[in-house]
Amino acid sequence: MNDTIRIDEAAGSAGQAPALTAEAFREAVRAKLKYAVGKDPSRATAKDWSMALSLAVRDQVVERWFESTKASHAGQKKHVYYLSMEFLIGRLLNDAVCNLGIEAQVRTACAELGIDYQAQLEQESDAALGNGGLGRLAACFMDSMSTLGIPAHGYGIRYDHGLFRQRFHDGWQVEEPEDWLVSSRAWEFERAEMAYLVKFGGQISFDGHGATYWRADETVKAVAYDTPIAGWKGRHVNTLRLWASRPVEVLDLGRFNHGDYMSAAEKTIRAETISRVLYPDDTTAEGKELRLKQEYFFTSASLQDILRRYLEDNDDIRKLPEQVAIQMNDTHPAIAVAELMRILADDYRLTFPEAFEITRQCLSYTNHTLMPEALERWNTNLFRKVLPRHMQIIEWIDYHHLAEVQGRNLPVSLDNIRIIEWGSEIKMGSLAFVGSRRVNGVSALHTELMKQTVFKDYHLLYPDRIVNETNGITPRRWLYECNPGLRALLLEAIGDGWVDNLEKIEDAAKFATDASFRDKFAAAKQANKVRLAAEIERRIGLRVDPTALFDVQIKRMHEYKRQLLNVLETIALYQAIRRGPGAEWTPRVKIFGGKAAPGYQIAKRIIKLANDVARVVNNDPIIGDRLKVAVLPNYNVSLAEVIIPAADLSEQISTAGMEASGTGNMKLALNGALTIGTLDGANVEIAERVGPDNIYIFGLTADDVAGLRQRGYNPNATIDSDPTLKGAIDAMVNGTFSPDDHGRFNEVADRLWHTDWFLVTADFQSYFQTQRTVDVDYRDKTRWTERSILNTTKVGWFSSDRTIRGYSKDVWGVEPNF
Ligand code: Z2T
Repeated sequence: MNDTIRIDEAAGSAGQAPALTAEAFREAVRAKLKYAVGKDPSRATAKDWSMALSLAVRDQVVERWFESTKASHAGQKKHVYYLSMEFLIGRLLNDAVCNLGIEAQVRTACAELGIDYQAQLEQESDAALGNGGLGRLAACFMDSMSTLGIPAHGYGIRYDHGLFRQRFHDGWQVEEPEDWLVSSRAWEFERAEMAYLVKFGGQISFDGHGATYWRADETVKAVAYDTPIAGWKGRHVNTLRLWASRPVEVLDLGRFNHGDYMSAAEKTIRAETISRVLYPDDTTAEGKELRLKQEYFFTSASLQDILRRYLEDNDDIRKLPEQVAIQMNDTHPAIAVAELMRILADDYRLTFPEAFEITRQCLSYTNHTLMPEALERWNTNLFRKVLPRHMQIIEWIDYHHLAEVQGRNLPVSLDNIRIIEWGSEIKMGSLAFVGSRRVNGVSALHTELMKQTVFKDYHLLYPDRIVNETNGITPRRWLYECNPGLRALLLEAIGDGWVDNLEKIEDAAKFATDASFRDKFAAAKQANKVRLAAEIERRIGLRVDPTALFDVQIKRMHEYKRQLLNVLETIALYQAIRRGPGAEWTPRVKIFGGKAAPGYQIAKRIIKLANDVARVVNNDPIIGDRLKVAVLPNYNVSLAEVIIPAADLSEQISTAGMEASGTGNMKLALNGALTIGTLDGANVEIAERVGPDNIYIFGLTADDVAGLRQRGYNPNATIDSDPTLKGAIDAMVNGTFSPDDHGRFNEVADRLWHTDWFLVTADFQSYFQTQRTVDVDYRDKTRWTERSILNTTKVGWFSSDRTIRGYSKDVWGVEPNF
């Protein structure tokens, strides 16, 4: 019966479903409020309405979800599984409404019910189950896989608490627990019956006849929570399946009956701790036992689920690679290499060589950073304690891999390709590489550096394994939804083909010289800036001039991203304005947003510095509107959706060679901001597409950086020879910004004087000069708008749809349906 349904037919029939009317939808919301929320309209709070609204929209998604699930079973096509520790999806209501194309009906229904649609959207809390770029990329990929009609599941962890909320106390970052589940449960379905056991620790024994037993000393249950992810026009809906950790037994009745109430609950707490909280580290590895358990927990549950689904329609486990492509988002799920082998060998009784071959054909690995402190390593004693069987399997892989290589007589050093180093540390990048069919980097430059540095010897051994898949962003969330003004203008000018084929946006490039289009484009930007100005005032009480240049740096706080370079330039500009307030200044608002990992002391001090500089600059009557500094707390996806459409200038100023790709750079350019940046990550590819006149590139290249570091950089001479730079650093330590504590930034300044590993001082002059060119250029509004339009229209290639087509072809071997 089902086997007669083809995917495109199923999609077609979903498309033919009777269109939703505003009246029908209004009544659906009323019914949800009454029967699902249990409230009378006269008593309903804003949260109740928002829940009712979300549930009514969710029904619309579910209609298409079942069609997609049936079609992908019937289609017998290869299925993609995206394993990621993080999914930074943000809010879902408007995303679902826009993707389903029911915005008009929903808005009408809301108006008739007397509720404000925009206010409803803001009731939803962000699903902040990620740190930054890596987690947001996974979310964009989910959107694109649905849009392209690729049967796929995302697999991750349903953290009770996502990334901490950031507050500023006296300018210092304070972390507060995040509690998204209180208000955004509308989108998920608990699948209590979809549960798998996951084991930890204990002993391994062999029966002498080939069978292996793993007697664990702890077992927990992974329970599935499903969220449907609708693609453009609701053509296809995939599932994001997140695992929550639960005890196998709800209660230790024995202890309870002995009156030992607390310890009766102990196992529950122990089990539930695994999915309690997201580790807040972006690009640093935290060799902690709980983190290892999290990684294994979700990887094991996901693989069990993948095999269960495969065996529903297939009987030969050896043909798994024909139906299954599993992507490891960084090394966090790299234990999949050993876990899939374990299942195939211990449960299905394949030999290790057979199991390894199948594993290697199913798995692929994406690397997101080359920074040594971010490359995961596990202490072998800890690892053996938590995963004794996996330790044996990894030892087998390491031994056999080295033995094979020794026979090949290539100029590689065995020490560089060992998975287990010095017998004491497991290098997860090496395990992932050896166990993968394809390994990819996330921008052209990053992939090249992978081949030259971290994976040099592996690349010699397996020259076809490393491929590049430059990151991308979904144009639905990052233009269509967050920038309604620009959306309307584009729809009017070139239709809606760009929404799921973003390269078509280039059709609007010809309007860059059309005065009427330019005016409308500038007006849309201006309206977005007014909206952001209001948000800045609401959040931090600072009034900014919405006609000033909005200069934006939004990303995690990290030394390599060099917010410090931006702050030093702010100080230098402040000093210059004070020296000559009568000169012709281009009014500028510096906008910062970003969280620091709680244990990252220097990054937190740089936040304090930015806040101290902001306080002094913003209150200096000589400065007025010539310069304002807005440091916005709790930067997250929802705030990004307000900042990005309002930006004029996008700061992408990392030390060259250190930012694997960046994706904020793409979002900002797509929304018409001009980039000031180094030739790092995807900036290189953005520059190629927008052309040198429409981007501000400055500073050292990745080659320069490597050379300078090799020769040994001495910041002293640079600082001494540049009075602007020296003046800024001196102000940092003489109490100008910290009158209450002159020594507060001594350590920050000392690092600049003595090592300056991230070469802030080396790039300062070039950066400062480039900013002055920006000042002059921004005064020519017509020309600036023209270049802004060229940014929007020339970056269509950075759609995550294009990225996913690349993975489909080069990595997974699947064919998109749309
Ligand atoms: C992360 O967001 C990124 C890399 C990581 O390495 C970890 C995290 Cl949480 C382990 C970022 C990169 O820094 C950024 O350049 C890139 O654009 C993003 O991943 C997506 O690839």
